[in-house]
Amino acid sequence: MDLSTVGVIGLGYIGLPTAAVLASTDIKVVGVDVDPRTVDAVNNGDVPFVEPDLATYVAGAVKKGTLRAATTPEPADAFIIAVPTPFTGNHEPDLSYIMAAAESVAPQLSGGELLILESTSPPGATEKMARRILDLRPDLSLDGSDGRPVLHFAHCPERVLPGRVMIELVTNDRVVGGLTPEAAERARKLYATFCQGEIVLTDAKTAEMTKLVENAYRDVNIAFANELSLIADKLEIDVWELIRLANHHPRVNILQPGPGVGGHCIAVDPWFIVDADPEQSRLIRTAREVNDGKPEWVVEKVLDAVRDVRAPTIAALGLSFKANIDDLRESPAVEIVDRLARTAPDARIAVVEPHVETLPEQLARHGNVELVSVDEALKADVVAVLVNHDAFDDADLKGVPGTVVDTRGMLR
Ligand code: SAJ
Repeated sequence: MDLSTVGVIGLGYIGLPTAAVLASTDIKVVGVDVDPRTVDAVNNGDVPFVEPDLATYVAGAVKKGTLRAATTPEPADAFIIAVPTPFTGNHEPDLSYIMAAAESVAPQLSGGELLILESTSPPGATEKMARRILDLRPDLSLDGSDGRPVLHFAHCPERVLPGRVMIELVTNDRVVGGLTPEAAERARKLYATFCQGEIVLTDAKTAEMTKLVENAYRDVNIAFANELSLIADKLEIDVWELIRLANHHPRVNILQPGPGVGGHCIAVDPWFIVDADPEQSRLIRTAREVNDGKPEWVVEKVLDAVRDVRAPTIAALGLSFKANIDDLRESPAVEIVDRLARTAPDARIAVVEPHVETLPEQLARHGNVELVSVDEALKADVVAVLVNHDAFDDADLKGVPGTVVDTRGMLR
């Protein structure tokens, strides 16, 4: 089995790091993206987003000639598809990016290729993708029937943590699910070129579900912490102390409450399980609702604090979806500031986000939101701590004249 050339479809937060790591092992990688700006950036040895060490990998591989980018796929021994799987308005998985990627790869196949779906997917998606490709290429097959050349399909979900992607790509264990055992075995060989963790084989549907379950597990546990934060607030108990004390028990490990759950994974993936079995996913659905309800609760708390102040100044510390990153996608902090700007148009909203230079469009369009320094923000009538960035560690929250609404437990 030859695996000397690999096409990576989708050069986003997972595809580009994967392409760069593969290229560092001397495999020839062609990264494909529909956005010509991404393709140009990579071909110039640049990265279109911030992730520690990624720039070094990309620049090195492009210079060495093992990594190149293009807007359309080219023939290769294996393809890794790492495109987004958002959900629709009804929380149903949207497989259109996966299907578009499959359609773009189909004409490049000649039989014998390995096709790996890495995108987080609902159970059955790898099989659907295979069916679409085989519909377009009836001269190829899954099992070699009628003497037609075989295609090997597998699902291998990524599980890397933003901010630690280049390390976790190499050190995390990988779950590889094949549509056939042979496909799983081939995919194992590809990942073994760079993955030092254990590579565990299963079938495609179980691999798809494994990824969803990991993120739903975390979502449910964060929801428990978020629910506790509401109860503790009502009972006038410090939730951070409560959790710290309960976690002294040897078998209790409660996670941390926050302003809500952000990012493009944990707030999305559990819905794919709910969609697959709505009747029995009661806990998973409720956890999503609890976490999605938290930003609104924070907004109420903030507005309550300035109910009697005319034209108040409201400060928000942090916009990213978690600490020490610049990723504002699906961030509860952005949602909170957006809601505040709309609900209190006479307020001035002073935002501090050390990891960005400009406000996202969603906030810039409001006339009453601006980026300020920490010192400026701490003078506000109410200070909402939305992200626990290290950069806020030295902020004197205890000394502020206004009220502090602390969603991250920094006021201690
Ligand atoms: N959060 C809390 N309290 C906590 C932990 C997290 O409120 O105690 C919030 C964060 O502030 C953030 C959100 O949850 O808004 C998600 O952050 P995270 O650090 O839990 O996870 P992500 O989204 O950065 O990455 C997750 C990881 N999944 C798991 O830990 C099970 C990562 O390993 C996955 O690769 C990634 O999702 C993904 O791509 O699916």
